[in-house]
Amino acid sequence: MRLIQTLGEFIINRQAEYPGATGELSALFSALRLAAKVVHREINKAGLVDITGAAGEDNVQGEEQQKLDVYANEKFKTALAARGVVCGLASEEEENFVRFEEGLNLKAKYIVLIDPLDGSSNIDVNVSVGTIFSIYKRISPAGTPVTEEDFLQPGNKQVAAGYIVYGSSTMMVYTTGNGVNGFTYDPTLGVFCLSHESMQLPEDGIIYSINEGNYVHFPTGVKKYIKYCQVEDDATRRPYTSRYIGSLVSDFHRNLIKGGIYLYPTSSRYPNGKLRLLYECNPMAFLAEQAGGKAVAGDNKRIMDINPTELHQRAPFFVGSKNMVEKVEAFLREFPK
Ligand code: P6P
Repeated sequence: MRLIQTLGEFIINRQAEYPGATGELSALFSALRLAAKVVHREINKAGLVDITGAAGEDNVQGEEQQKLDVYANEKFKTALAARGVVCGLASEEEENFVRFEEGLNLKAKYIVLIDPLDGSSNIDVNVSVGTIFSIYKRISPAGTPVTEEDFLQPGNKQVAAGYIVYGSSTMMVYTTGNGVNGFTYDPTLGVFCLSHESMQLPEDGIIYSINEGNYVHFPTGVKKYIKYCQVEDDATRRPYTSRYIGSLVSDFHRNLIKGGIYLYPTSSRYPNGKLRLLYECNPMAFLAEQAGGKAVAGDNKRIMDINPTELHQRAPFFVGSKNMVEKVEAFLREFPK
């Protein structure tokens, strides 16, 4: 029987990698773990309890809030505020960032950005959804209230990032800049167990994930890439397979394991792209790069080098297998309009 290593044990064992680690990041992950278990429980019985369906309000994106969105946001916010290691939070479900000023929080050094339940439109049809998180060190002085500047840091300053995918099993996948590791939740034991150590994104893949319903509005380079994916060519294993779940975490997770590319370009409805830079693109980009992949907003535009100007700003997003992302960049370079 293989020795089970829980997420908690893994973090403690790896703490030695961080000289001067004071255990605050470990405590932060403990809060994420707790909230993930609670959200897992609610999602798994959503069909039974009247908390699916719209909450009757719109979030800052103008998207109808699903009740589980609101529930998940509250659970992660409460759990993160309770440990005294986070001084502020920004969330897709919150118009402004939230200051944590109780007790030790004001002196805490970490801030968290989160999409508490990404892909929530899939909840009512029982398709997997996810939580995405991104962790930075504050830049404003400890002991003072966080400022917007703390949240508007480029992705290359992330301390850690990851996601929880609530699928056929619930998994947490994260990086602290030393590779990517995946943990599968065992609800009978109530623990996340190491199941995917040192995850590597295959350099090539045969899966492309994009909402082709927006095809007519895509930039020419993207249209050319889609047609490239569909052409018969045995030498490059084309035509590729189109797989699009409509849930970034799920599409990303499959491509991380099997190889592939996820694309959300600009379109008429989303002239700057749909995905949010701070709590969707940056954390997924950190994971992709740490697993040997690539993440860009366009040709030679590394996602993690973008200097944010707004909390909820959007960006075009191309992420996944390195060679596939570079092929898209080549088409965008050749057809810049
Ligand atoms: P569309 C979910 O709302 C999300 O942010 C991602 O999880 C997903 O990949 C994308 O939007 C789906 O968007 O326009 O294809 O429905």
